[in-house]
Amino acid sequence: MGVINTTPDSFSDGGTLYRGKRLDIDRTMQRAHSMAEAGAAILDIGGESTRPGATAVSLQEEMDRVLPVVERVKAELEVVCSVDTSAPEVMRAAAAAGAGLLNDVRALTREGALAAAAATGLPVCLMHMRGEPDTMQSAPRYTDVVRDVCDFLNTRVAVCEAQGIARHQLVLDPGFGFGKTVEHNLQLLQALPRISALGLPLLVGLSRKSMIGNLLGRAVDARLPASLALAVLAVERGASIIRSHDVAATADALAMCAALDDLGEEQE
Ligand code: 7PM
Repeated sequence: MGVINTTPDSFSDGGTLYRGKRLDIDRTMQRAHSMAEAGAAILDIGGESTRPGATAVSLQEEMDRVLPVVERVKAELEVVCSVDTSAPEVMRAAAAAGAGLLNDVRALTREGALAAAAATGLPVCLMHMRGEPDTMQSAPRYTDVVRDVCDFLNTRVAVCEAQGIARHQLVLDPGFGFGKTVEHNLQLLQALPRISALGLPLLVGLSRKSMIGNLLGRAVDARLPASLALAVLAVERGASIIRSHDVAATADALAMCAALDDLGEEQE
C-alpha cells in the first residue's frame, strides 16, 4: 500500500505535492504512477493530517484534496484506491468516485461513519487509535496494550457485522504510533500473531514513523532502512498489507519474504 499524502503538512513528504497553497495534481499523479509501477497494489489517499497538533481540516478541504486524486487514480491506474478518512461524507463521495477501500484511523467511530461505510459496500480497514491526534501522544497508558487493542478491534468488528458489513470485508490494523509509546509499538509488533489470530487480514503502517526516530535518532528522510526491517518483521508475524512511503524498496524487501515462503515447509 503506497501512501499518497495530500495534506500540506504531511510529516513524511512535507507537503512536497503542493505548489504554494494548492495541491499539485500532476505531481501527485506522478507519485501515484511511480508507486504503481514500483508494485503498489493499493494507493492510500489521505486528506486529513493526523500529525499530533495538526489543525483540523474542513470537510470541503478534505473533499477537494482527495476526490480529484481518487478519480484520476481510478481512471489511470489498475491499483485499488484506498481513502484514508474518518468523515462519512468523504467515504460516500470517494466510493462514488471509484475508491475500492475505506481506511479509517478512527475505526468508523465518528457519527454517521458506520452507516456510510456500510452503504458504500466497500471493504474497510479498522485501525486502533487511543485519543485524538493532537493529544494521543501525551503519556499514553494501557494495562495491557495488546489486550486493549485486540478487544477494541474485536468490538469494532462486531459493530460492523451488526451494521451489515461482512467480516470478509474487514481488515484490522493496530495503529502503530497512534496513542502508543515506543514500548507499546514494540509490544504490538511482537504480539502481531495474536492480533492475526483474530482471523482477519492485518494492515501495518510503520513506514518512517517516529518510533524509528525515537530508537535511532533518525530524521524522517533517514528512516528507510529501519522501515524496511519493520516491514519484514511485520510480514513474518502475520501482516498482509504494508503501508509504505517507499514502495520500490519495500516491495524488494517483501519479495525476499515471499521467496522464503515459496520454498515451502522446512526442507528435509
Ligand atoms: C502524522 C502522524 C502524519 C501519523 C502521518 C501519520 C496509518 C494510517 C496513517 C497506519 C492505517 C503516517 C501516519 N498511518 N492508516 N494512516 N494505518 N491504516 O505515518 O498506520 O502516514 S497517517
